[in-house]
Amino acid sequence: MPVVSPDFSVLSEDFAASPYRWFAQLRERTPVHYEPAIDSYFLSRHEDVQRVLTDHEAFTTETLQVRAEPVMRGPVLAQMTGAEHTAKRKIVVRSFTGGALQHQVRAIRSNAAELMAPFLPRGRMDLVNDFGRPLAIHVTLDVLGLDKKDWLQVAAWHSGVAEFITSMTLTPERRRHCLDCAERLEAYLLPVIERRREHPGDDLISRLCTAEFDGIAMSDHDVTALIINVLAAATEPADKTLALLFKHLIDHPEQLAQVRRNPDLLPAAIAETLRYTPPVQLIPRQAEGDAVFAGITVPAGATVFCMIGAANRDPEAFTAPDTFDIHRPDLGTARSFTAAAQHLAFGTGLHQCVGTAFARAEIETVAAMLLPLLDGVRFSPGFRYRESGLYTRGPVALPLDFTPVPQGATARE
Ligand code: 2IO
Repeated sequence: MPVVSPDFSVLSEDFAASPYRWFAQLRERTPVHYEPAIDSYFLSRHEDVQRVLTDHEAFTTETLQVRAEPVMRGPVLAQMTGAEHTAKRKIVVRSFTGGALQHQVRAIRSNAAELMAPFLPRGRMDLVNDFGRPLAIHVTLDVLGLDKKDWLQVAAWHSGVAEFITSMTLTPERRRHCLDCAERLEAYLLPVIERRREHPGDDLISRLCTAEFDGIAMSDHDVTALIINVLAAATEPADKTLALLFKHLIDHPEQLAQVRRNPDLLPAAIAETLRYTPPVQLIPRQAEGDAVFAGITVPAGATVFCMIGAANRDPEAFTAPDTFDIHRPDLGTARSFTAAAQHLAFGTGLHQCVGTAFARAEIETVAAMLLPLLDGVRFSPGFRYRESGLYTRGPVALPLDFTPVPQGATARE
């Protein structure tokens, strides 16, 4: 076990290489870890993280003005409060639940079938780079009703936007690059928004353009920001979650066999993956006034980062937290994708992820398709597992070998 010394930094290479090795000490010894280089406080206890995310008066989302708004080109949902937040959140939630979700699941299936097809006869596929990343973008473009022929371009702009949001330190050059991506993306979206206002279709952009709740409607600025918000939120964590699910199942063959035999266990396997290795590791907030945690004062105005990975492995919240166990009784799978979730992978409180049901449906649908196809699935020979990312985190690659599937043997959607 490494020791958290006074000069320990979450910005260090040691931490980046393997944050999970440090979480126990952070929770026990420095539950409020101050990081001078970025003047921010890192909270690692489940109880403290939960408090920050649910006490909306004491901890605001104002920090998103600098972390997100420059690349979102306007305010995102999480920045809003009161009646405006309630109304606009309803518009977005409606697009990710019920009938709209059913429709999206069909699109997820056909995108997945198309993107996995070339790799099946080869018996080898990198679940992150060959499949997960392209899939995440394709699915998001379908949800938004954007042209999939532009997917590589949109993916490149998305990378710049995501880099801006998830970087702890950005050089002026990288900052310029990220802002440039966002400006180009905005310029690409504005004419689309204009057309959808005149000729609305069945897609999320059209809904955003036309929906109204209690007399509150979306401006072009709102729509742009929400499109970029959805683009980032639906794309960035998706390939990571899928790859992490397969990584953990392959590492635990008996649980993989159980899920194969009984796909009804998939929601539990996904929820446990989200607890054990949440793809979004940090959620920022701003302290409205002085706040005390474990006897340590966080001053008014300070930026506070909730460490979701650390909170999800707090022994005060979960028994044997460092064990991956899809049967753990304290996960409460039924509520794992609701506001009552005990794991904090979707955040909690008023701003809890609006895409929760969508995320579950996406990963569940794709995993249910892959599992019967990837017979004898294992890591490719010579593969060394590596994760990257401090804010969002996932496998750099996940090359898998499996029994080749003869061409045409899979049911196409
Ligand atoms: C810009 C990290 C991609 C969200 C933010 C306000 C986005 C917001 C999140 C997640 C994932 C991102 N925050 N989804 O943490 O919408």
